[in-house]
Amino acid sequence: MKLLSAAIILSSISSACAFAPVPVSHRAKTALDMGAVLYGSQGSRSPLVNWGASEIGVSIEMGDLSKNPHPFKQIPALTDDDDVLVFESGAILQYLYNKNAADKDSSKRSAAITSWILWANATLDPICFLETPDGKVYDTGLKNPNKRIDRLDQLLGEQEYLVEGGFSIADVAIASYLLYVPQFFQGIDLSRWPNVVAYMKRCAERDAYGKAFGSNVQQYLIASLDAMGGEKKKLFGMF
Ligand SMILES: N[C@@H](CCC(=O)N[C@@H](CS)C(=O)NCC(=O)O)C(=O)O
Repeated sequence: MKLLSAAIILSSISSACAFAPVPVSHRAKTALDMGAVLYGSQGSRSPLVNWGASEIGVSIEMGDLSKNPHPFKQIPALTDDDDVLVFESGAILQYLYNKNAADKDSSKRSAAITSWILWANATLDPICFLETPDGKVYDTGLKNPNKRIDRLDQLLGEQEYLVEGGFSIADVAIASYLLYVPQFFQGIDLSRWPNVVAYMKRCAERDAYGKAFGSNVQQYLIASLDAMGGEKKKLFGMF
C-alpha cells in the first residue's frame, strides 16, 4: 500500500519532470548573504547537489528559478560568492568538493573522485537516460545488458563504495543517477547486477539522501531495491 502510494507520487514527479524544471518554493537570498545558491527543483537532477552538499556539510539555499543563470536555462546551476557560476551537476559536485572537502583527501583519492564524477556525467548519464534530440527522457539503457554496468557490478562486488577510503562525493554522483532509474521507470528489474542493486540500496538508505530527495522517494527506492534482491546479496560473501 505504502509502495503503491509512493509509486503514484513518483509517477506524478516523473511526468512533471521528464527532467524539465518545475518551480518550487524557496527561501530568497538577500544581498548580504552570498553563500552557495542552487537553482533547481525536486523531480530533476538538482537534489543530487543537495545530497552532495549535505554529505560534505555545506549549506546551500534554493534560488529563484525565474532568475536561473544557467546559460542553457537548465537545472541545476549554482552561484557562490556573488560572482561564481557553475553548471552541470557533476561540475557543481566537483566545485563543492574542491572548496570544502578536497584538502582533507590524498591526491590519489581526489583523482579517483574526479574520475567518477566525470564518468557519471559523461558515461553513466547516457546509459541511464535515453533522450530525444530535444532532451526528453524516453527510456533507460538499463533495461538491456550493458558491459559498462557489468564492470561496475564487478567493482562493487569487491568494494563497498567506489573510492578507497569509504563513501565520497563520487558515490553521490554515481548512485544518484542509478537511483533515478527505478524512480522514473517503475517496475524495472536491475537484478542482473546484484552488487549494483545492493550499492544503490546502501546509498539510498543514507540520511542525507532522504533529506535531499524526500522520505517518500527514499522508502519507495528501498522497497523496490529489496524486491530486486538487493538486501539478500552478501557484499563480500565468502559463505
Ligand atoms: N548534463 C546536465 C543535464 C541538465 C539537464 O538536462 N537538466 C534538466 C533537468 S534534470 C533540464 O533542465 N531540462 C530542461 C531542458 O533541458 O531545457 C547536468 O548534469 O546538469
